[in-house]
This record gives sequence, structure tokens and C-alpha cells, in this order.
Amino acid sequence: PSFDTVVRGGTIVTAADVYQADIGITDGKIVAIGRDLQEAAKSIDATGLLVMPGGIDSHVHIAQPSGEGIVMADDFESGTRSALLGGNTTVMPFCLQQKGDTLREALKGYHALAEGNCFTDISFHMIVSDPTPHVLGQEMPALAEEGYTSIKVFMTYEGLRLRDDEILATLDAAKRSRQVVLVHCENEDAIRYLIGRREADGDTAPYHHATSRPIAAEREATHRALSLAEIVDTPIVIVHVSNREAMEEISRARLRGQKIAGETCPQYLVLTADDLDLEDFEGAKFVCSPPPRDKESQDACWSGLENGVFDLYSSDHCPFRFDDPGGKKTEKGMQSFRWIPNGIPGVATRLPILFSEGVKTGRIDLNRFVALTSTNHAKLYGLYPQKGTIAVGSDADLTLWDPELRKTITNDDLGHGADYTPYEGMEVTGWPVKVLLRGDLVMEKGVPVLGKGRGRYLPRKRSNLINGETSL
Ligand code: DUC
Ligand code: ZN
Ligand code: ZN
Ligand code: ZN
Repeated sequence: PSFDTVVRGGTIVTAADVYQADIGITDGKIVAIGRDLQEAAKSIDATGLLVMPGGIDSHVHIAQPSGEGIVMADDFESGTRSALLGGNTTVMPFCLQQKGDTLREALKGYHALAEGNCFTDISFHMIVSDPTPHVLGQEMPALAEEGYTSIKVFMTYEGLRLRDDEILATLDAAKRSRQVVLVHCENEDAIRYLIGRREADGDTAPYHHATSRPIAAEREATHRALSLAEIVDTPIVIVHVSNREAMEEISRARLRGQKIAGETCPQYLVLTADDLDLEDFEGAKFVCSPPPRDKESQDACWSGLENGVFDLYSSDHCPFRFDDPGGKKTEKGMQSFRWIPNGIPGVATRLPILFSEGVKTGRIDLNRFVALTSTNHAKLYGLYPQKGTIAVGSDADLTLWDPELRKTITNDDLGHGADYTPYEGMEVTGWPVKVLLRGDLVMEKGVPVLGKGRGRYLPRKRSNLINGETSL
């Protein structure tokens, strides 16, 4: 036979096109796209299904140290299994540099955790928490050459946040090593002040996580990050944008000619701060940063997906168990929201939520769906066109999607290590039914069909934004 596998009869969707064709796969790569491809060792029937590039979730947290006594609910096995069940073939977790450690030490630890355990391909963004001269001058340029072409900095979280002079130095180092920088934008000092006020007033319930991290704290930090990037003259990514005012900062920076990318997440489209107000500590299930806002902010984020303020739609999957003293229900967390670990699971539900609430409602078309969930991630983070599209020469990472399948989201189906999903009971239309990773059928009907360990680590090229393009 001339192909190892042919995917037959489906409707191919890329960021540019929608058309009917078969896909011929050999040695894990797409080698032919055409009508009625013949001769294959194996045929996969895609009749009635959309065939899309596998989802790329470029913002997930897996096995990240999160404070004393706190355990993240996913390791690389469960985190990438959940990603796979949700139609993803590549995820990009963070590799956290702990203060006092080198980036190399951090990487050694994460690679050891990931090796042999992944259901999807993976690649790491480096979180720089300790920008020493060695990190900035030696490690960043060396690692960039080895394929670690993105780094992340935080403006919030004690122990993680960088001050403005440190951010400037890190941006400058990234510019010299040609790495793109992701920035978590919230004003730490303002949040510390508000947390203190809430506790002084006895307002310690999970809901006050949201009132102590207001839009102004996000908007101000977004403006500051963009200004610092303008001063250094280097591209940045504003991650997990939750509201209109931060979006306006992104739009204004673009008008000034800055090269930037904007990202939003499912929680800002379908959750609100009211979810944090549930009784019996249930609100803790929705504690993440920035917090979900209100209906008006949801509408703004939807418009940003439609009109191009956002290039990326990621999960910010950051799972903690609810009914577990190592998760949301720590003894201290029950006393004050300050101690509740920040983050919610979402890697499995990212695609279905956008498809159901975005494509099915007519807010975005199929091409935009693929751009936001796959193609733009590959372009921004140096994986395109190996990943993120359906083209001859690309990896045969394919998600076969049933656009009519109706599902009620329930935690049991999601494959992650968390004991809840914030989207429990949500009705969606559209769900991934088969996934191919480099030509192998790895998921069918909600079950991984090959074991863990098929996922590979991906070194990356430079970002399109670094390579001179003004937008993705
Ligand atoms: N926000 C979260 O909710 N979790 C992970 C880290 C972050 O910035
Ligand atoms: Zn050195
Ligand atoms: Zn963040
Ligand atoms: Zn995050």
C-alpha cells in the first residue's frame, strides 16, 4: 500500500479552508490530501466528521509546585490524558524555576517527570522567577538555541512576581536571545492591600478572591507590561485576559505598532464571579486568577475572539482537587480565601466549550475555531507548520470532531486528576470522537487506545512574532 493510513470521507477544516478530502499518512506525516485516495494499510472513517488539526493548548500547568502542603491534581500522565480526551495533540506546560535554582535544574526535573508518561506531545515554557545574571546572560540564550523559545514572567504571587526592573532586564535578555515572553498581568501590591482589607473586615469566603483581584489591578498591570515591552522593544503575550479594559490596553498597544499576542480562556467566557459565591465552600472550585468577572466582561471576551484582539484561546488548566486537604480544602484555605490554591481544570473542556458556545451560536466560524485552538498557538510558539495545520509535510495530528454530538459535561469523562469540573452539568454540542497523534489512532470515543508514552517532547523554532511578522 502507498500509505500507512488514510482518513477517509471527512470535512477538513484549517484556519483557512473547509473542504472534503481524504488524508494520506505515512511515517506519521501527512503525505497526500485528495479525493478517493487508494491503497492504505489502514483506513479511518471520518464520514460526517470534521477533521481538524489536533488542538494545541499552549497554557497548561502540570505538576507545578504550588505552595506548602498543596499538590497539583495532575501529573504528566493524567494531564495529557485529559488533554487527549478533549481533542488536543500538543500541550505546553510551564517549567517553573524555583528561586535559587537554575533554569537547567528546573528543566531536568520537569523532563524527568514527563519522560515516558505523556499521551500528547509536549513542550515547555520556562517561568523565570529568579532572573540572575547567569539566567539572563547564559541560560536564556543557550536554551533558546536548544528550542526553549518562550519564557513567562509573573507580576503577581509572592515568590514568583518580578519587580519592574527585573521585568525590564528579563525582557531585554529575551530580546537578545530572541525569545517571546508571556506575562501574567495583575498588580501584586494592590492585591496584597485588598486581601488585607478583606481579612480585616472578616470577608474571608472564596468570593473575596474575586473582590480582591479587581479589573483595575489587571488593567494597570497589562498597561505596565505593554509599556515595559515597548521600552525594550520586544514582543510579549498577554495571557488569560478577563475583561474589556485589559483588552483595550492590547488594542492601543497594537495601534502604537507593538508586536503582541492576546489570550483568553473558557472561564472568562462562561463563568462569572458569582460562581465563587456558592455555599459550603463550593465557590473555591472556581478560584483562579484573574477571577471570572461578569456578563459584560464575558461579552467583551467573546467579541475579542471574534474581532482579533485575541489570537489565542487556551485553558490555563491548573487543577487542584476540591475535597482534599492538599487541594482547595486546606485548613488554612477554609479560614481565608488567601490560601486557596489558584486554578481550575479545563484542558479537556476547552474545545467543546468554544465549539458549542462559539461556533454553534454563530459567533465564530470553523476557520476561526481552528486558528484560536491550534494554528495560532503553533505560529506564536515556533511549531508551525509541523503542528497546527493540515498540509502535506505536517505531522498527522488530527482531531475528528462530531459537530452534532450532544454531551452533558461531567467530571467522570474528563480523565484528569481533579475530583470536579467547574463546568459540571453544562450541555454542549460537538465533541472529539477520534484523535490521531503523528498518524497513530490514540483516542477513540473518550478512551485512549494506546498507552501513555506516545507523546514526545518538542523543541521549538522562534516565534513568528520574533521572526519579524507583525501578527500571527
Ligand atoms: N492562575 C491560575 O488560576 N492558576 C495558575 C496560575 C495563574 O496565574
Ligand atoms: Zn554561569
Ligand atoms: Zn497566569
Ligand atoms: Zn496559567
